[in-house]
Amino acid sequence: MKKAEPYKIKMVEYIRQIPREERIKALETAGYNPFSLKAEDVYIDLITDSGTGAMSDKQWSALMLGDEAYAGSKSFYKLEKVAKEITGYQYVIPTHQGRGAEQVMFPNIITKKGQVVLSNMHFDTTKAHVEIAGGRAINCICKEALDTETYYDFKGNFDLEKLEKYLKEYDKEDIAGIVMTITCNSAGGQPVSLENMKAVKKLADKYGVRCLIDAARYAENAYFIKKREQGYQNKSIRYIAREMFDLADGMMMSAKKDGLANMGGLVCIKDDAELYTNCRSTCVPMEGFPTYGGLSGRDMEALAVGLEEALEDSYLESRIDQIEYLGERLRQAGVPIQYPVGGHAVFVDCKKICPHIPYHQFPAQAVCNAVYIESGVRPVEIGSFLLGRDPDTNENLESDLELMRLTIPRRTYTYNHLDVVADAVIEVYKKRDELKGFEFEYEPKVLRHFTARLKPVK
Ligand code: P61
Repeated sequence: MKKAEPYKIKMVEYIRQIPREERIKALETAGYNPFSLKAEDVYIDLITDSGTGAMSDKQWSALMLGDEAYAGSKSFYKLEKVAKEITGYQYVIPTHQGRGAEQVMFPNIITKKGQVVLSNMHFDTTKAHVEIAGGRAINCICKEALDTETYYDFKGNFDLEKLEKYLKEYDKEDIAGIVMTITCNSAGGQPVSLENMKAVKKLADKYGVRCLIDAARYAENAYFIKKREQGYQNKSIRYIAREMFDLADGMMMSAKKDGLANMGGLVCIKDDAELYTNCRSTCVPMEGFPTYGGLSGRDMEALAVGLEEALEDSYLESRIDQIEYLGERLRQAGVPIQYPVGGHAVFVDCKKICPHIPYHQFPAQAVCNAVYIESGVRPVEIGSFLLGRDPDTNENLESDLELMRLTIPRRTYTYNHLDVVADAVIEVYKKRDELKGFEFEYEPKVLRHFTARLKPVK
């Protein structure tokens, strides 16, 4: 028997769909960049699952317990306890969000200019912080991730041969570390198997390199392991999560995802006291005193509860079911997607939809904009627009994948909303040959996709 959501709705927030003519105008004013739209002009907001989910009644009530002491807040100790229990790590530093954790960690592990960080796939803020700290980000994603059509259980896996090639090629002193991004957002929210993580750890040990986890969506990753990896069907999500964390020396987390909080981040370190002391020192000028790290006491309370809730089977089952439902509707209509769907979003393969738009005219951005005009649904581009330019040559980089991400906030939209999204994307798909590319009117130097202005190519 099909199960329904393991929660009911206690409070609602009204949304509205502005008329098509107004959507066309709003997008033009936004420089054809959905990031610059006003949220009130958006009907169903699928730009991100980051901090956009609904908190539970337990989280809302925890807010009232927030201890706003500048130093040594009770709320910090609560959060620390939960984070330690989940990770098994000794040290916990809160940060304001994921990139806060990155700006605390990377300057302390990238100790020499030009050191490389090896990952299955760096998310854009991760890559940005590696580069700001003087390092270079190298991706070692498995080849299955790039074939969107063919089913593979763990498309977030490292290509172990590629990883070892780099570990051999660079001297130990030129490698700052390995980052396992779970799930792998940029490849489509795809999970990494424990078998692959164990192999990565073995290589890390063989070459004497530090291993970190980008844990933004670690609970979703654990759920996929439970469903798909042999030997884990009867293990709890918490058990699997611990097994994953055991394979690393530390983690950075955007707690706006699997922390089920609207704001928050974490740096947790297994047992390296020196790294912890250094990160704690960096935290002070960048994020704040180490017992609040940019968060208010109430944020830490909500996060402590959210971290626990995200590990519940019933929550994860219903979370992933929504993504699968939307993915199936699109697949049945012939829309090419990254298959199977990942944990937080459906990624539509726009290279296949718009082969007539070259990468430097951003095919996935063209599809995102068309979906907004069609319906007021706001997707986000994950492709060459987001990837940016080569730091050496300043050429536009070509992304392996040109994806439109339909990112589902947690516990927020119903299946009816997902039907509206599917109908809009299918409609745009039918008109795909008419879509045109975009070029820059204004291009910022760092993380350009947030504030760039575009115009349609004539
Ligand atoms: C997202 F368009 N992700 O997926 P922060 N690691 C990983 C992430 O997914 C991540 C961060 C670190 C976002 C938000 C976002 O260009 C964009 O809490 C695997 O956002 O600082 C964030 O965590 C950073 C959307 C970020 C973007 C940057 O939607």
